[in-house]
Amino acid sequence: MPHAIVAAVDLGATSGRVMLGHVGRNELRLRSVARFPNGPTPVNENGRVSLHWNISELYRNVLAGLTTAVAEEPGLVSIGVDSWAVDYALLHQGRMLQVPYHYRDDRTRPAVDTLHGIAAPGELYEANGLQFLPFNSLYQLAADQDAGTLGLADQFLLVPDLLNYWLTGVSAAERTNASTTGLLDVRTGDWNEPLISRLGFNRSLFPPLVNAGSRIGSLLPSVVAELRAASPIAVTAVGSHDTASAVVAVPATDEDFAYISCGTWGLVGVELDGPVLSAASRAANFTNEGGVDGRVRYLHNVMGLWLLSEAIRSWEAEGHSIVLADLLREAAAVTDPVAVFDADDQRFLAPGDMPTRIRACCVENGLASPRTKAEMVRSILESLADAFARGVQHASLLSGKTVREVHIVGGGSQNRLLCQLTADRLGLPVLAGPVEATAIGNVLIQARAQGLVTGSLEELRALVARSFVPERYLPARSLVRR
Ligand code: LRH
Repeated sequence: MPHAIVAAVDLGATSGRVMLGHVGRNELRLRSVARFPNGPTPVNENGRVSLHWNISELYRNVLAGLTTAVAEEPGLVSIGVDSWAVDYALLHQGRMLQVPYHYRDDRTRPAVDTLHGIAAPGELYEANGLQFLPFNSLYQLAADQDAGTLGLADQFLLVPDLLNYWLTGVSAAERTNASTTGLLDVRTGDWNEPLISRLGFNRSLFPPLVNAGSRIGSLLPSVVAELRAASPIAVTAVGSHDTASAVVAVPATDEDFAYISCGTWGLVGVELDGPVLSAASRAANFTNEGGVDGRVRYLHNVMGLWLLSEAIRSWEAEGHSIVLADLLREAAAVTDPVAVFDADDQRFLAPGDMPTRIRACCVENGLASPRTKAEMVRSILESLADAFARGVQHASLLSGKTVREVHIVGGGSQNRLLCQLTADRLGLPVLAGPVEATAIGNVLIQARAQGLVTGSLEELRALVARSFVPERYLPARSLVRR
């Protein structure tokens, strides 16, 4: 049976990895060859702390990881890159003009109002189908326009498109990620030229769109030499928005499923054939992002494990040494009721002291503030589970799609307490795993492009379900509130 080896470059907000995928018609195996940290770098900008991605360090780690991948598997046939959405580089004649901003940077605040003065939120939703997030690329572009940097640029490249450009010399905008800019027409999936020009952006900034599965190009000779590869390797467009790749790898065998892609963020929703653009959908802040194979990822962003990781970072900064497994065990043993706060509150977006912000949120809403670290963690997980359950219920109600089971994929699928609490609050089975869904989705789309697996997303998902059997959490009936 033919079998191919491809490499997935999968960049998350807190870590990146290069993984090798071995794929055949009945085979799907993944092996990690490199892992490296990622995160915001705070920089002084005229007295304001601005947050950036250390993109050259990330790329250096990607090259080192790919060098290891080539050394271990000289027969590697393809490379695919995915990352978090919305963030980008501006270039002039191929030269990067500024270090890409991190979406948690708050520079878009004034730009949001300016932009909404040109196109009202309701009109934008009708055009792009996106939930309002202050960091959607269109607001960032408006901020760059106010700062004067946009006027210097002749090219806009989202992070995976930038890496593909550095690897191959080819500029392209992969559609799933481009859908998070706010500048695609939600109905056609093409750049919305009237909207782009109305917002005062130059249409020529935006490269041609490509679909996941298409070939972007081959490694540049300089990159071939850097990786010590024997010959140029193909670079394939995958669902380059990490969430799009994760949704490809949901091991669903029943079509009535919802998903929660849980890492730094919890992306909660369903897969649809077409967008939902109703007023109720906009009021619930649900997004219609582009999926692989033209599907729609109808979902809502919940803060996710960021609440927990940022709380731990605060405690560590105060000198406490934290062992996550111990903390989770203590949180599971908490028996007193804890505060269930709104995990969607925008005050949690920026980096900083999370426990203090959570306590303030509880006080403002008449909730008892968590007293101990264990209570704080339990409160975070209960609040996330509550937001997940509401997200699934809204997705189902607003789209009319029946949901009989819920898949949690990504790092959060390892958090047993979170999975159980989510099942309890939903009154539905939760199927947890795979942890590396994003890399698996990335690998599968490359493998299909190479002709080593064929078929629809459903067939790919069946292969995932056979290869990575999810763990099943059944709801504790007494807690079901529906
Ligand atoms: C998750 C994610 C999410 C976006 C956010 C910026 O990594 O891509 O889908 O909303 O990061």
